[in-house]
Amino acid sequence: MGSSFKRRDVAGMVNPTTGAWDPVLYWYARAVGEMKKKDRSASDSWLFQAFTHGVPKSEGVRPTDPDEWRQCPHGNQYFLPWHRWHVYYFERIVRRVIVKDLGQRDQAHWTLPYWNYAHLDAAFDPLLGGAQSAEEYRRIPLALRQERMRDPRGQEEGPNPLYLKPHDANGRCRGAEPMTYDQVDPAAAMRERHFEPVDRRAVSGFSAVLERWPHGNVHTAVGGLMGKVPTAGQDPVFWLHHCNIDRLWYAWLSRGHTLPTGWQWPAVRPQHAEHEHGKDLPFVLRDENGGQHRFTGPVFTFPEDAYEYESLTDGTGSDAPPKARLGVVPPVGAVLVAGTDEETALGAGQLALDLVPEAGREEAIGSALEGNAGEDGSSLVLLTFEGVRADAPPCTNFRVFLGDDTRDTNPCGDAFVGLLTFFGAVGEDAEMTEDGAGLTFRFDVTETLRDLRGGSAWSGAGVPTVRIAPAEEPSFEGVNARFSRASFTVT
Ligand SMILES: [Cu+2]
Repeated sequence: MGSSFKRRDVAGMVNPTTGAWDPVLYWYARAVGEMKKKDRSASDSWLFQAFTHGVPKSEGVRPTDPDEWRQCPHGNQYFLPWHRWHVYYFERIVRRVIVKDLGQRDQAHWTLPYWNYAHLDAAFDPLLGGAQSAEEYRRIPLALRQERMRDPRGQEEGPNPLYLKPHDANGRCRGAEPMTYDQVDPAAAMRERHFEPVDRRAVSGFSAVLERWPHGNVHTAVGGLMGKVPTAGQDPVFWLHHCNIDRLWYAWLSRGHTLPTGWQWPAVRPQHAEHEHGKDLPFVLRDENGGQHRFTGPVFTFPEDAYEYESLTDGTGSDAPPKARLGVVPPVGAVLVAGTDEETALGAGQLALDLVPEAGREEAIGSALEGNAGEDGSSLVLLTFEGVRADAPPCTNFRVFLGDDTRDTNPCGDAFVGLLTFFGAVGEDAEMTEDGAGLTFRFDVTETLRDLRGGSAWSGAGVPTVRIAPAEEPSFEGVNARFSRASFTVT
């Protein structure tokens, strides 16, 4: 039995001949316009909903601000379930505004559309550079780029509440330029077998990988309001993005994966106290009638027939993720082989880093590769970046490669490790990260180096060169993207 609420792909919701918007988009725009008129103290106002996720520092803290603002959990186990509930209640609020405030009784089954940026054309082949296909899906959805609304008959209407200025720090980083495919490909998350880290290899698990890639990558690549946690919810595309992240979670579960059991919602939400009123507060969300729903009991309880997705297969990954795996938990007994403690700035050009080996460990990476990675007791080679952060949204994620073939910047090639992203560590956001220092990216590069050794990029002796290049041209002033430390360790 399916649900009578079906969430559909936003692609194709603008008629290419007439320019007409699908009623789903049209009534979303009208409802956003209506919600923007409401006072921020009303729980069905645009700002109340955006502020429930995060509040920019520039807003200050007013005594009348509700306790339930600034809730969004990032970097922990509540990321996916909390955002599922938040999107769900937001959708119900929008539906009520459409049906009641705007009087559209025929929209009683209205649902949020999802932004299916990783859709693949049938002809797609990442190894043949097919990443150039399906560009339209990787653009900000058309209706959100148009300055005026179009009704379902194709008539032009007033200013479009879904529109934000392109190339503007308070709008978005991009106009119609598509994001590169590697930034939006969920393949690295979809191949994870567990929801959370479970073994000594300290591989992150589905939730943590998905949160960075594509979730954080898309936030960073859209930039502007979306580039920072406290403002992200104010971009109408935020809700379409999180709808897709939620869909990817369902897609992963539909492939036989399971969720941890026994997890409970916390009585006090983590990471909150110093950023709010100093009170101990639980997670709580408002429904369409303003009723408060406090989160208690099992974390993964969710009404099964609340909604369904048009597709759980389309745009769910290329099946060609890089060999390197992302891990967040430091593995036990990792030994430093080489590192740099100098802060390293990331900019428009490619950067080649030769990490200085520790005395006597010059060949430790080569020796580690002689082991049998993948089986317990084997050696791993890890490449770690700490203190990854920026002062303003960089509007691009940065690709990491290994080896000294500087011409090889192919994100589908053997030298590609993964991406550094910044969402959650931009300006004041960085305070929310561990030690307030920025994000940590720990890549298991054992298999990547096994493939490279003996080739032109790395002989297999000494410490391989680390290369970092932006996936797209960085933009905006005062970005100052950087990391504080990079290192190779072996276990
Ligand atoms: Cu997000």
